[in-house]
Amino acid sequence: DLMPIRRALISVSDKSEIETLARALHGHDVTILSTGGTARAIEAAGVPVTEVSDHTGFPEMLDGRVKTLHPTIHGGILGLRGHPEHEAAMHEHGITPIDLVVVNLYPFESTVARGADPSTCVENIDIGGPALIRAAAKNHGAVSVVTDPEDYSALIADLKEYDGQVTLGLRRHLAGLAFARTAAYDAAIARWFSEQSGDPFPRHMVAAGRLKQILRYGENPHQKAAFYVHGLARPGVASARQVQGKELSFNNLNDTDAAFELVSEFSEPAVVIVKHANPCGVAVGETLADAYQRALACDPVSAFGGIVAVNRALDRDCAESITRIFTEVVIAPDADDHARAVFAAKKNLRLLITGVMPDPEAPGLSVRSVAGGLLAQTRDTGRVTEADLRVVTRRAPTDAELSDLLLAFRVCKHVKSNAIVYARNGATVGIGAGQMSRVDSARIAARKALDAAEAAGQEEPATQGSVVASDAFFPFSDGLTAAVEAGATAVIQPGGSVRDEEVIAAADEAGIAMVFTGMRHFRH
Ligand code: 93A
Repeated sequence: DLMPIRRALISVSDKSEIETLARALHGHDVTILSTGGTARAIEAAGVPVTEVSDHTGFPEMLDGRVKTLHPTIHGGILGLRGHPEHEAAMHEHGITPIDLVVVNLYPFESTVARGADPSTCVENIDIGGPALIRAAAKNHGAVSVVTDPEDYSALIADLKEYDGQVTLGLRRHLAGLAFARTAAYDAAIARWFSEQSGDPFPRHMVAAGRLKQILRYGENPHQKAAFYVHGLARPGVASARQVQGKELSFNNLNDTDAAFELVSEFSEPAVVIVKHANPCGVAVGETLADAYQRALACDPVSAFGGIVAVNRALDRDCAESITRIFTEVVIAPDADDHARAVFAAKKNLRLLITGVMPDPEAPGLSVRSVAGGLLAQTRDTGRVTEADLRVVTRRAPTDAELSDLLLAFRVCKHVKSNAIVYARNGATVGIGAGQMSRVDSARIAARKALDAAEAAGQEEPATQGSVVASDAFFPFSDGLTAAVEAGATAVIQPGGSVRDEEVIAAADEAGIAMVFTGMRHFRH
C-alpha cells in the first residue's frame, strides 16, 4: 500500500509554504517539475527544479493557458503502475511516471469577490490545474495529490515516517479532498455564470463552500454540525472576524445571521435583539445606546441571553448597556476602542466585526434543504416604501404613524410567519411570531406588550397608541379587532383577501387608519 515518490509536479498559485514542501521533497531525493512562477519560487528557496517545458520539450504558450496540458505530463500521472501495456506505451513515448501532484488553482473565487471585471474573472478560470488534480486523484492507487497548503504537513509526515513513501490511506483521503476542491471550484464558476446571465436557477444547483469550522454540535447536542462558507459571501456571519468570546454554536450563527440581516434594513442607527431566530426587540434612535434601550424594552425577558446586532460602529455607551444583561453574541460593522474595552471584561461574550454592512437590496439566493433536495429562491429583497402604500380607510395615517408603519412592516419581513408586529416611536413594542393562526400572533404580541408594561410598572402597555403590521393579509376581521383592542391606531398589511371589505369596514368602524402594501413577507 506504500508508494514511493520519485518525481513530483508542483504548480501553485498560492505559494505559501512552498519552500518548506520543496525542501522536504528534496530531502527525500524527489525530482521536482514545476511551471514558470512556481519554479522561480522553488529555485529561490535553493531547491533544484526542472521546468515542465524542459521536461516535455514543449513551451508554455498562449499566455500560460497551455502549460501542463501535455501527454508527457498526463501520461506520467495517469499510467497504471505495474501494468505491462501501460508501461510499454509510456516507455515507447518517453513518458516517465509522476508520483505526486501539488496544485492549487488560479484564484477564481477571490478574483470575483474583489469585484474584478468579467475578462479578468474568465482569465482566472484554471483549466490545466483541475486536469492535473483530477488525473492524480483518479490514479490515487499510485499517485498522491495535494490541493491545499494545509495538507503539506500530512504529506511530509508520511514521507518521514515511511522513508519517502505515502500510505494508501493518505492517498485516498487526498483524492477525496481533490475532487471536493475541483467540484467547489467549478461550482463557483457556474454560480458566477448564472449571476452574469441573470439566471438564478441553472440546470444544476451547486452549493459551493469551504469548511470553515466543525461546530461542537447542531441545533441539539445529539446532532453533528459544520459551517461552510463560500468566498462570494455577503458581509455577515460568514465573513465576520470574531474579536473575543467563546466558540460560536450552530444556533448562535443562525441567530446572528437573522439579527444582522434585519439590522441592515435600516439607514438610521438601529439595534436588533434576536432569540430563536426571531427578533424580540428592534428600534431606531438618535444613538445606538438609545436604540438599544428601546429595543430591550420591547421584551426584556426574552432578550436575556440574546443576540444583539447594530448597524453602526459600537461606542462605549451602547456597549455598557448591552453588557448590563447576559448577551450571547454582538455583531457590528465595527467597535471603537472604548466599546472593545467594555466587552473585554465579559470574557464569554462573542463579539463579531464585519467591517461593512450588507446591502439589503443585493440579489442573492436563499437555499434550504428538504428531504431529497433543496429549495432555492431569490432573497426577499422586497422593501415597501411610502410610495407603495394605498390608504384603504376613511382616515389616512399621520406622519408619525406612517414612519412606524413602515418600520413595523420591515421588521415583519424578518419574523417567522404568521408575524404581527406592533411599533411605536421607532421601536417595536410587541412581536408575535411563528403561530399557525394570525389571530394568535396578534394576541401573543399584545400579551407580550402587557407583560413588558407590568414588569416595568407602567399603567398601560406600549401597544396603546401604537401601529401594527401583519406579514400577510388578515383573512378575517378578528385579527384586526384584536389589534384594535390592544390599542393600535393604524394598520399595515398586504391586502388581497377575499374579505378585505369586511376588514376595512372593521377598521373604519374603529376609526383607525389602514394601508395596503401589495407585498407579502412570509418567512418560515
Ligand atoms: O492556464 S491554465 O489553465 N493552463 C495550464 O496548462 C496550467 N497548468 C497549471 N493553468 C495552469 N496551471 C495553473 O497555473 C496551476 O493550477 C497553478 O494555479 C498556476 C501556477 O502557475 P505558475 O507556476 O506560473 O505561478
